[in-house]
Amino acid sequence: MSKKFLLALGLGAASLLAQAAPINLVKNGSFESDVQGGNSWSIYGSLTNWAAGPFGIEVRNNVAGKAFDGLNFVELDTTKNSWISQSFTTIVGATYHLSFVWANRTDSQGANSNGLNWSVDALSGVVGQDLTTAWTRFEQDFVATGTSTTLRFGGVGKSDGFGTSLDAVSVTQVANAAAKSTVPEPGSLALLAGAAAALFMARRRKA
Ligand SMILES: [Ca+2]
Ligand SMILES: [Ca+2]
Repeated sequence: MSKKFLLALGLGAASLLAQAAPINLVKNGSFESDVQGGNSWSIYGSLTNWAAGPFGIEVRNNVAGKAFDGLNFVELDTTKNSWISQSFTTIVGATYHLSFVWANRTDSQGANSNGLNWSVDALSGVVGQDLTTAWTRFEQDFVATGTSTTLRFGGVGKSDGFGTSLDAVSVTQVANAAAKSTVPEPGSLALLAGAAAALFMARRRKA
């Protein structure tokens, strides 16, 4: 019935609550870490937290489209089809959720030259081989096979300097059977609240 015990109870509840928020394993997933002036674009050798292939990576701020999130987004056809990648720590056998948005250029240059390839762990696919100019979300679950997983995006289609745009990239761990055991069930939360109430009443009676 000590104050220490009540403190421990409170800290326990706080740490359980902290586990509820999903953490994005992709750093700089919205491409906002590198400053790009308004109404401009540049080709970089690499970006904060992202490696790029030999043709670099193009960052745009309000050019042939507006960012889905923040100010910046990237296009995956710089002067030729280009690619970017990033690796992050994963747990073998755990399930993760990949999410990103893509869009084709809103100007006339986008037609027939679009598409991007995504790959994560052993999975891959292509999106954007059409004339969609609205930001469109793509989502995919995958099971990690290694302690480090690489996420990669690359331009496909005609290699002509006009390509599909990418923004708001995230990978979050999906609560699986093992992870769920650390998340409180409603019953155990009620038990926790009950124990706290009982302690409070006991202390009141003593006083
Ligand atoms: Ca962004
Ligand atoms: Ca192209």
